[in-house]
Order: sequence, then structure tokens, then C-alpha cells
Amino acid sequence: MNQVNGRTVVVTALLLLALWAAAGADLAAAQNFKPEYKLSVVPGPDTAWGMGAQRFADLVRERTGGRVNIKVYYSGQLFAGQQTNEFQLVRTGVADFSFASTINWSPQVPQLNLFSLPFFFESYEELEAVLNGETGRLLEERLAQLGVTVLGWGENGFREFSNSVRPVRRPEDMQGIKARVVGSQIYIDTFRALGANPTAMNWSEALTAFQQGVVDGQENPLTGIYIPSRLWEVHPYVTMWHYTIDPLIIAVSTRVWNTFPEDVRQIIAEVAKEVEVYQRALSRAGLDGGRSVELLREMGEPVEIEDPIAFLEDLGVTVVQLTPEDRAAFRAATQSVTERWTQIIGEDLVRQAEADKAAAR
Ligand code: X2X
Repeated sequence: MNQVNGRTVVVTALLLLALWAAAGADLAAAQNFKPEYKLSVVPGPDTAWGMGAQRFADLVRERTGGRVNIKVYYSGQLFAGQQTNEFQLVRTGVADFSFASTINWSPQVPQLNLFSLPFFFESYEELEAVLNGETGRLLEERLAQLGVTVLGWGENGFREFSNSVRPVRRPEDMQGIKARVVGSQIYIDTFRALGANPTAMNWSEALTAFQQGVVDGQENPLTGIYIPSRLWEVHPYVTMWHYTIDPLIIAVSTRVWNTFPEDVRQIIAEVAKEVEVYQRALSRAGLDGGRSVELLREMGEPVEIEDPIAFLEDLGVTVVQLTPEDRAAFRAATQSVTERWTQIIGEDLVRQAEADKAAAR
């Protein structure tokens, strides 16, 4: 072998070695990521909730350069049975992420029933004070103990009542109305306390039940669910009773979270904070004195319905607004539920939430 050839062989060998090392490093990095991460959502893509989940998935994919490829599974496609088992999906790894209602997770995490205490939250400000305060920290800590990392909080909204029987203004008006509720016990207790006839069912089945007239009523947020699901076609009476609020947890399984490198975690955490603002604005649009409509405009997002109440009234829907006295009557009628569930949630946590709420006033 002459000198020139010898050098060529050495250089080629070094080059090959470098290529092999680079390929190996790439492979190792790629191996940290699954080809697809599953995100569970209970309702469909056309709801404010579903739109938030899709935005989250899209931004994460884009900003991680495709490394974290999240697919959104709508309408509870990932759960085999009850939507109230969704928490188990995240804990057992069937879902990696979730954009989840506290209601669906509350059978496994009793503290989350806080948001379902009847007539406990009066305003968005109170909710924010609780989520941003010590109460929110305690809830996130509890979820972390159970292997779920909270990335942010979206919102399905204040839950309102709709039905096909009569306008509801007082607790007595609820008498005998057959209503679909989520399969979470506090809702069954609340409707029974009001003299209604609750029946638990998954959201995916509820839509058919409404069409077939199997039930007369349901409770869900106006902009988040009632309007996108065209429920005015089946339930032309709406009561804006704001009886519970439904925050949404943007969550990831801690086991999955720990597989991500630091830069990826940072990107995902930032996206969650951005989506929080966007998704909440979608849910609140037209219901918070114009603030969310303006925010969406500033973000360059289309606002289809600026005034949801006027929109529904134009369609012939009767929208009942409660007076403070009406609300007090409902609160009195559900007092026993509040007392019983305060014990289940934990007296300390409920008192903490009251203190956080007071700070918002
Ligand atoms: O089932 C419902 O009512 C819904 C879609 O709001 C929840 O998942 C809590």
C-alpha cells in the first residue's frame, strides 16, 4: 500500500466512523420518542374543548419539529366503557395526554369534586383565584402523586341547564324532569336533591338519547357544548344557573413526561400556557362582558357568535336568567349535597378554596 492510498483508507475509515456515530446518536434521540402520542378528549372536534385539544396537539408537533406527534382521540374513542374511567387511561398508559374535565376524573380523584359543588363558584374571577392559588397547587400536587403532571387549565365553562319540558327558574320547576348527567355521583345527588330524575350516561350516547327523547334535559356549558352540539333543536329552554364550573386539565402522564428531554418539556409547557388562554377565550366568548371576544380578535381568531344569548333567542330559545333570590333558593335546596360532598372532598380543601375565592372579591 503506498502512502497516498494509506491516507485515503484512514480518512475514509474516520469518515465512516463519524457517520456511524452520528447515525447512532440520531437513532438514540429518535428512540426517546414514540411515533404517536395519544391524547384523550370526551367531546367532539367542533366544541371549544375539542378545538383547544387540537390546537395543543398541532402547536406541540410544530414546535418540537415533529418529535412529539400527538394525535387527538375525540368522543372518548380511547375508553372502552365509562367516560368516568378516563383518569385510568392516563395512569395506565393507554393515553399519554389528556384534555380532561375534572368531572370525569373525580370518581378516582375525589378532591376534583370541588368544582362540582353546587352553586359554589359565582364568577370566572373566583375560579381563577382558586386555580392560581393554594387550592390549585394542592390539586396539582395530588395529581402528581397519582402519576399525572398538570400542564395547564382550560375550561368547558359554567354548566347550565337545558330541557324540553318547561322554563326552569325555581327549584320546584325541576320536579320530575328526566335529565342526563355525567356518571359522577355528585351530579346524581344534586339532581335528586332538586326533585329531578337523573340518569347517568356517556356524552357520546347522550346525543342520541336527546334525539330520541329518552331524557328531557341535560346540563353543559352554553358556548362550549350546547351551541356546537345544536342542542336548541331538542331542548329549547335554557336556565343560566351557573351551578357548577368545569375547568379542563391539560395533562400528561408523568412517566411519559420524564422521557422528554428538557428542551421538549419547555416547549410543551409553553404551548400549554398559550392554549390555556386561547381555549378559555373560546369558552367564554360572549359571556364575560366582551373580554374574550376582544382577546380572540387580537389573536386573529374568528369569532362566529359574539352574543350567544341573543343568538339563541333569535332561534326561539327561552333563556332564563336567575335573580339572586332564585339562586339562593337553588343553593338552599342543594345545601345537603354541599355538606355531604365537602366531607368527601376534604373540609380543609373546601375551606382553602373559600379563602382563595374571597381574595378575588
Ligand atoms: O359529558 C359531559 O357532559 C361533558 C362533555 O361535559 C363532560 O365530559 C364532562
